[in-house]
Amino acid sequence: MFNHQPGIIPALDVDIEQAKAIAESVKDLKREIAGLKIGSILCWQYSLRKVVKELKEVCDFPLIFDAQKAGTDIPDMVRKQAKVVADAGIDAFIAAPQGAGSATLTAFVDACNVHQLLPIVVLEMTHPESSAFLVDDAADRILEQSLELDVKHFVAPANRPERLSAVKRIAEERAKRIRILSPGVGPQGGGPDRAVEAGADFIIVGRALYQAEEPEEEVKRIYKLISRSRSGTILY
Ligand code: BMP
Repeated sequence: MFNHQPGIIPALDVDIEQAKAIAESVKDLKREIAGLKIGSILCWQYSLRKVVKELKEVCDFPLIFDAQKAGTDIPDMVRKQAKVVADAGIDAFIAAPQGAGSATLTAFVDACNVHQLLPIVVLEMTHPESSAFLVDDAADRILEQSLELDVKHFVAPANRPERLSAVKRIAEERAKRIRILSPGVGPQGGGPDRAVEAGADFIIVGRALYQAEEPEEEVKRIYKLISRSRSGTILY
């Protein structure tokens, strides 16, 4: 689904007019932009269907739905959510199964496969104390199970580059090729170039982009940084 890497994924945590304006301004940056991330702020206000429809009128990037956070309920609900998300026209769906356990993770991946959604799994989050209620090896356990389920796309923190390298290493040890989507740059402290050097394939950028005077220029600036970082490292 994502043709080039490294790439940038704008997180559209804004209103629909601003989301469309950003999509419009970056729609020709096919090399730089890997997809657009739609979240709760848009879909709670306008409905997922409407947001997808309006963005698809502006651009043809893959649309990733991050319910901030889905995949946290009983398996049966997660299956229903995947159908609703697919019916709305979404291409890839992010789950954060940290609080829900392995049956929910399995149901999420299975339902995504049934509905032709690309499953993306959050391994660990970017903010301080994000793991306070979790067992120490939660991220590794989620990774192990996801690899068994043949998940290939993960969310892991750009502001903890050592974790990105560790995740890539574990996958490589199991002969699995994975791609990492990394939030946590800009206001959350991570550097996009450092994250890509450490193993990120796509950088998720919210505020640094939508608060910029010219989002398109900001995309180009970040892309210049990350494409330089990637040279010399393995491309999948
Ligand atoms: P910002 O670049 O403004 O910090 O936004 C980051 C985006 O990535 C938000 O949409 C947020 O929900 C998401 N995100 C995150 O910040 N940390 C995570 O661990 C997982 C996320 O999906």
